[in-house]
Amino acid sequence: MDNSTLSGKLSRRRFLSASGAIAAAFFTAGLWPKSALAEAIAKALPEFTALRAAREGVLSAAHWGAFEATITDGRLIRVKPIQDDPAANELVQMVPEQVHAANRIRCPMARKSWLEGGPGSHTELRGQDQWVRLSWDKAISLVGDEILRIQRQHGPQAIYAGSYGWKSVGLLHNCQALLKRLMNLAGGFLGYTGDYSTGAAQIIMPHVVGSIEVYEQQTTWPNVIEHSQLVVLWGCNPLVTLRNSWNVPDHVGAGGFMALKKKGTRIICIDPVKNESARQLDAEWIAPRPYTDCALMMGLAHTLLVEKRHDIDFIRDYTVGFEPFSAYLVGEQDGQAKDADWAADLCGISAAAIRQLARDMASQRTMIMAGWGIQRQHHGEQQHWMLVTLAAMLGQIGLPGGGFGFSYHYSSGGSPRATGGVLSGMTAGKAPKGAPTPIPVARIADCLANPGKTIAHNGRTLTYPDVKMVYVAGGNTLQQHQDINNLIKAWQRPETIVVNEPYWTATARYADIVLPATTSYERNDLEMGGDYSGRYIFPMHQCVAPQHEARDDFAIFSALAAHIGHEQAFTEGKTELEWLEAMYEAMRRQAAIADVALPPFPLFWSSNNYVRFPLAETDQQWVRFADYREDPLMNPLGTPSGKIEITSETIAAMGYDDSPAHPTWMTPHEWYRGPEAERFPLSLSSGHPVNRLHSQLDNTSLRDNYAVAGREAVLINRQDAALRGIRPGDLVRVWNDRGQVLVGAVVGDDIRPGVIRINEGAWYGALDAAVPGSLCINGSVNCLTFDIGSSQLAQGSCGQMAQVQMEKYRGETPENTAHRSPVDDQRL
Ligand SMILES: Nc1nc2c(c(=O)[nH]1)N[C@H]1C(S)=C(S)[C@@H](COP(=O)(O)OP(=O)(O)OC[C@H]3O[C@@H](n4cnc5c(=O)[nH]c(N)nc54)[C@H](O)[C@@H]3O)O[C@H]1N2
Ligand SMILES: Nc1nc2c(c(=O)[nH]1)N[C@H]1C(S)=C(S)[C@@H](COP(=O)(O)OP(=O)(O)OC[C@H]3O[C@@H](n4cnc5c(=O)[nH]c(N)nc54)[C@H](O)[C@@H]3O)O[C@H]1N2
Ligand SMILES: [Mo]
Repeated sequence: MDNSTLSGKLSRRRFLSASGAIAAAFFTAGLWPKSALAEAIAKALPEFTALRAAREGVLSAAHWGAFEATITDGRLIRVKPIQDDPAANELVQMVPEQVHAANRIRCPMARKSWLEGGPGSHTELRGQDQWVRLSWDKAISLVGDEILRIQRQHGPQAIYAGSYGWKSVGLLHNCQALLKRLMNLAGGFLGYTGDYSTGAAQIIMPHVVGSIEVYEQQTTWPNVIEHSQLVVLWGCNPLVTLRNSWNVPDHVGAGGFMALKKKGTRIICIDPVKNESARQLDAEWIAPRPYTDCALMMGLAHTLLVEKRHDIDFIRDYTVGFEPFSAYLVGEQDGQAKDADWAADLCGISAAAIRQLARDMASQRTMIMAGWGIQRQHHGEQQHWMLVTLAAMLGQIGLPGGGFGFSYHYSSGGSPRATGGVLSGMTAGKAPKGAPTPIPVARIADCLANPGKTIAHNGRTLTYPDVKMVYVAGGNTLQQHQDINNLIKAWQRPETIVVNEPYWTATARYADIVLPATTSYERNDLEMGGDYSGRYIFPMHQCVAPQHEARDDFAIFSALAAHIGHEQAFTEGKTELEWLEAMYEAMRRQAAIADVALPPFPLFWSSNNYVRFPLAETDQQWVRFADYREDPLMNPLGTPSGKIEITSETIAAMGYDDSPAHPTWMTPHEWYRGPEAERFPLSLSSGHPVNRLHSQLDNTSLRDNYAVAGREAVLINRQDAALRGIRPGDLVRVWNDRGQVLVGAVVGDDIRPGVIRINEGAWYGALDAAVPGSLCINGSVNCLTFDIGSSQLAQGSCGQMAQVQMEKYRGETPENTAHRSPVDDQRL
């Protein structure tokens, strides 16, 4: 044990002996002002918290950071990011607007035809029908009775309660877990597997490296900063995507990237868009044609192979199945070498540049950091498989600062792990026997529209059940899913759709019953900070009372549980604060085992402060796959061979024509060379938005930072704009055979010609909801994307791609009503 670890241990021990003093302080807690109490804790336990008690206001947290809220006359008027946040951004400033948004759903409501005609009545009127106000009692009994009816008449597979989405942070008021908990008590439900984020990569990676990779800890930042000489951002825009986290962000990743820049580490960004990160990091920009990355990677691999720059020892000792792959690379079977010239022709990067990049990668300590846009595509599995193969050929996997990382851009992968306890939250409870087999998440529209249809998925076959009821809480289906017009058609099949939502999102508008949910700032909760570091425990103190008639999801689902006779099992007889105390105390016991003393819950809760766990020196230099490299026999990977599988017998045995045995270039469903390109010559790229989390915050004033002509922006290359007479600020119509959107033009050189960029997440709003395929007046990109699975293997989402055409919009300018309440709230 080195000195630093030892002293870390000693000082952590000291907390333990200090905890007696804390207990004494606790008894006088009621008499002390909060800041004084926190100071007392700070003195007694010097490393226990960030030690800056919230002086301004109430401490709470969100996907965009922890903050102190100022409340005046029952209104949340201002927030200040906590001092510990190294890279707070403007998203957090929108918290007051979230609470007091004009388009909050104010009371429970039902769609008129559903209420009058019963379940299944005029489902084609979803999105257009009138709304009728309900009392909470009436709403709970309608929804509760409907759950019972569907269970009795059709069984659990007829209720889709997957409810995918980003909800809000908070481990107790986790609306998705609560929904599932209710449905498990009611007899079961149809759920989902996978996610929209990494649908393709998370299925292929276990076959290749034995873990999903996309959510695994990465070689830590201090190690990367010290050792990496070349960092390749492959379809990766970290300075944007690190603004949010699934838990509360520690924002460590942004600092890591800035440190690389400061050190002068060479950074190359491979992306059809010169994205925000490339610009802020002064990275070199390589702009391939979209959806052709697999070919580009093969050009690199071929160069390594023929120039004998690949690491033969690493391939021999740590991988299986290189030979069939290299035979494919040189074109033994098909007569086509996948060399740099072949790749150049497909991806539009010169062969010389491809060869040079291969040499540069091989001659320096190279870390390939890939984002997920490249796998949110048709055949998206191949990209990440091919990246691992490329990294294996470079032979730096498991070395400091080398190899690949698929989560540096997400929730601060690579943020060193702290020592402490982990909070576990509300659970879905036990699934009843014979619970339905879940569907791949991005097949939802296909499932709703085609009961009885059979699909392949990762070696199994699956038959879609006949879904009669959909329940959404904490997701925005009509924003997340591809081909919205197709979804809206499929959405007409279920008899009943219930949505818990704070706002009148498109999903809420297309429901039969909406139940107004509180925002996380209207209730008490707990959340971890730092998805990978586990470094913080944040109290989420209620800032303001529930707005209008909104109720917490916990209260809504408890009431439904009571209605169907399972209240005790649902709540376990505990109140909100009792749940929080139990969660905290379980975490505190773990922390104690790790030698970190924490105060008891009442003291923690009343101190208005948060926990920051200590970091040990050894945590800072963790290297992914180092143990495997050190001893592959003792530390095998979780693959059938225990090694990196460049050829997978398992995948080969599935026999899918769209998922061959080794990484393979296959033409995408739509691309610039397909027959569709004649009418739709532009390749769409749909990244994640800078100033939103998907659709969240689109109804705030941050919109003013990015909306153009009042709509979502479209980034257009100067040449493509000139060709169509489009000028900056113009309204533009973008369309294909699936749909059309109205967007505002941003014209420039930060995008490859032939490519346009519209970010996901603009709220869907039809010009005329009665007309299928009507123009979306706010620019929701999913009106344009297609809805097929990435392959039979993963069935992931292909949200990142589509061929489209555009023109300067010359029609009458429609008002943008996408963020407006569909009811006259003044008359309620
Ligand atoms: N074309 C295209 N489509 C994409 C993507 C893409 O790149 N391109 N990305 C995909 C990806 S990776 C993802 S993760 C999805 C994201 O899709 P979603 O997760 O559906 O997007 P959000 O906008 O975060 O939706 C969360 C919803 O939950 C609501 N909510 C928040 N807190 C609460 C709460 O406490 N209770 C209740 N009841 N509701 C709450 C919010 O108001 C919001 O409407 O989109 C996917 N869609
Ligand atoms: N600010 C903000 N942060 C977020 C989110 C958000 O909505 N807003 N969402 C969160 C979630 S749920 C997720 S899943 C992650 C998403 O993380 P990612 O999936 O990595 O993010 P994207 O923006 O979809 O894609 C990253 C980059 O890939 C590029 N790209 C797209 N197609 C291609 C291609 O064919 N070739 C190449 N070389 N590059 C391509 C895009 O131009 C983009 O710059 O972000 C998380 N963080
Ligand atoms: Mo995601």
